[in-house]
Amino acid sequence: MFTKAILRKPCMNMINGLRSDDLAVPNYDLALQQHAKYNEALQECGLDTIVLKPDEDYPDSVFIEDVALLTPECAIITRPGAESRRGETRNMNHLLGKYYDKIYTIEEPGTIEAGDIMMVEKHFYIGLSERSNLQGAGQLISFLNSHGMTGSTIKLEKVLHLKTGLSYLENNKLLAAGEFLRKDHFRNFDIIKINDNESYAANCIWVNGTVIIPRGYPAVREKIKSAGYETIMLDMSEFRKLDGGLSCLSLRF
Ligand code: CIR
Repeated sequence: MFTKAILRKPCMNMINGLRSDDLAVPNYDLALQQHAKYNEALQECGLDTIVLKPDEDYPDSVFIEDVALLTPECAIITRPGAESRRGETRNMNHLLGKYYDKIYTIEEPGTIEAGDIMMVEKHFYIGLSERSNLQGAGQLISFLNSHGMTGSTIKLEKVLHLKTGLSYLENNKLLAAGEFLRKDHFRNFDIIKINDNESYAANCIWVNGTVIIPRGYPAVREKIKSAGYETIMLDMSEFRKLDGGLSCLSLRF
């Protein structure tokens, strides 16, 4: 169970955030509204939320998931692979010190963005991507090992981050899309398959028994409901324009 989440409000400069496809420029006011609803949804699931003020120096800073990994035993501050995002970790040490005794930091030449990390109980799957490298994964695994946890790596083919195409819904259930449907790593999970036309909805979040799903993906919602979960749907259009999904907007712990 999670009790808290850290979020960062979108900054006006988000319109200059990184994006792979020029879908459109995000609408800032709509992004603020969507972010407020996201915060409310986490609260509905029982979390106390800590909402940080916008950081105009970093257009992608709303995607706070990428800058830290919060485990039940320790926190790890990452080193984003995107240079424009590297400074987003500033002040994280101070903030996380309020909640954690043990805080580690990924050091050069390691890079990790925590969108590439999926926690399954005490094991952490780490995607090797354009943003997260082997050195970063090695450092992360040694921090995890020192607290009785484990990690393993998976080479990504197309997706930005591991959790762009995968979400763990507890109880051995795994939402998976695209390249992850072909990987051996996940064959012992109960896979809920996401079709290519709904692949954006492979990034959902399990919060204390409820699954939060992006609005507009009815087949995915039906599958998740049939698997026995309560669901909440949220509009994510403005974050999607920057390749961001539901998991990216918070650190849940
Ligand atoms: C980026 O390219 O870094 C941002 N525009 C999107 C980050 C999304 N984060 C995530 O999937 N964890």
